[in-house]
Amino acid sequence: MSRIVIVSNRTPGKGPAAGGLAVALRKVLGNREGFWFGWSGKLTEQPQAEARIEDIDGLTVAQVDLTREDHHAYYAGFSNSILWPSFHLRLDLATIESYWYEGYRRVNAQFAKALMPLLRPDDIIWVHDYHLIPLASELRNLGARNRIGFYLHIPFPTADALYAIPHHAELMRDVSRYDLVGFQAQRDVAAFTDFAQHQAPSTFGARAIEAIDFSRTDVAAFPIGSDPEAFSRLAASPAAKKMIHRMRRSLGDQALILGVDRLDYSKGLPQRVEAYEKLLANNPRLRRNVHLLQVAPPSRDTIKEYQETSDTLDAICGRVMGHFSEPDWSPLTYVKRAYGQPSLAGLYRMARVGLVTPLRDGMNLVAHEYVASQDPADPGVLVLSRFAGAAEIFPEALLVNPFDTDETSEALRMALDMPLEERKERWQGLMAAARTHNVDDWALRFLDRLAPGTADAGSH
Ligand code: ADQ
Repeated sequence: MSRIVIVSNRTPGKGPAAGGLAVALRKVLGNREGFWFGWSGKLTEQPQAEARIEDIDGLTVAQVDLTREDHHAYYAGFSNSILWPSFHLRLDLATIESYWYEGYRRVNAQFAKALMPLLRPDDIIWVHDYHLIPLASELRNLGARNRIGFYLHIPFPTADALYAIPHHAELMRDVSRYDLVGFQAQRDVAAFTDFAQHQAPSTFGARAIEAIDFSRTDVAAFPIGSDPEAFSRLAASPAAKKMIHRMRRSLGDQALILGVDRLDYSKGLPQRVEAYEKLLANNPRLRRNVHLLQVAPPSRDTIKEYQETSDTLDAICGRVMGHFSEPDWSPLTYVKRAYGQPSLAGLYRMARVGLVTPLRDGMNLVAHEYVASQDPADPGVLVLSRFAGAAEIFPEALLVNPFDTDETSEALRMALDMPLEERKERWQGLMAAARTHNVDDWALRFLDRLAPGTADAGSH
């Protein structure tokens, strides 16, 4: 039976895994032989040629350290200051430094070199995300003939955003060296197919196009999900109840509107608070009866654009508080701290509205977690951006254009006024979709398409 090798930028650390993805992939590796490969999280003086193999909480992990310079160019540079903003259609926030690409390739080559000696010929390799687009090329150049799959957790860009990325032709050639490329949504498959079939000839010219042959690359959407049963259980757990009790004591019977995000410009946080500001301005009856809690811990905060987003959000929250607060009432709470899953599940469950309004998002797992945490007898309402991959599987949400703060504000009003029967009806549809698209099945579907007949051995 073939082994599964998972490759991602960071290997999972010790202790309880934070995200559903790490838990699901651990489960895959718990049922199968294999290991997880990636960066250790450590920075060194000298590039490291060999991986260290360790057992971390029962999981075999092979990891390499990176030099500070390489890590900066590869991670904060090319991955998160060029690829991330471009793939999220924020070319205005991209910064281009040509030496970053060299670092990006160097790290991918280092990963391939360290991984290659660990591979058996029939290992199935699953590479995750935009940090590692060139990995299959680098492995193939070293002679790997394994089945190699790539999963992009973020959206695939439109062709013109792709052209703004330095070395996009090489990157697309790298994509063509995978056996399977998985995207979050049909929208991404369509953008990729459009690029592969129609856009490339006029851009690269006839000769270059002969060089990019996508005919051996299978492409499909594999919408990721959460572990809805686990969230549903957590939301009814003592830890969640404690959080709910604490919140109720402070809020009384005010309706809670909840946002939970990494502090990232793709999440549409300033627009979201502006929509809430309009809600209060246009509906005086709601003042004192509603409260927005936004949880947004800093992320990638060495990057200037992230600091600026944080400053903008501080300013908007301050403005709304200054304008609407009373000595004994405040319209919003903004917390720059992460919470554990039990507390989050409690917050999700007590929130009358889950406000998930990214400007663009691969999937958005907060939407899934919010749905799974609801009380079936009295569920809340999901207000969801049309530009999250989640919009494709959650048509029963109130879908909004997050750039249109009037529309979002009106959706908030509708959500707050929605009768119980309609809330239940919509939630049942949402919960059915969250169950269908759970994270365990997602991993199995991807692996089964990459290596048919091998994925579910021993998994259920
Ligand atoms: P992210 O951009 O990180 O992920 P998302 O899917 O919403 O976005 O969330 C990831 C996880 O982080 C969720 O499980 C959530 O609970 C947790 N989280 C977020 N904010 C938190 C907070 N304040 N406190 C505690 N936990 C918090 C990328 C892509 C997404 C895609 C995922 C998975 O950008 O589009 O859905 O990968 O593929």
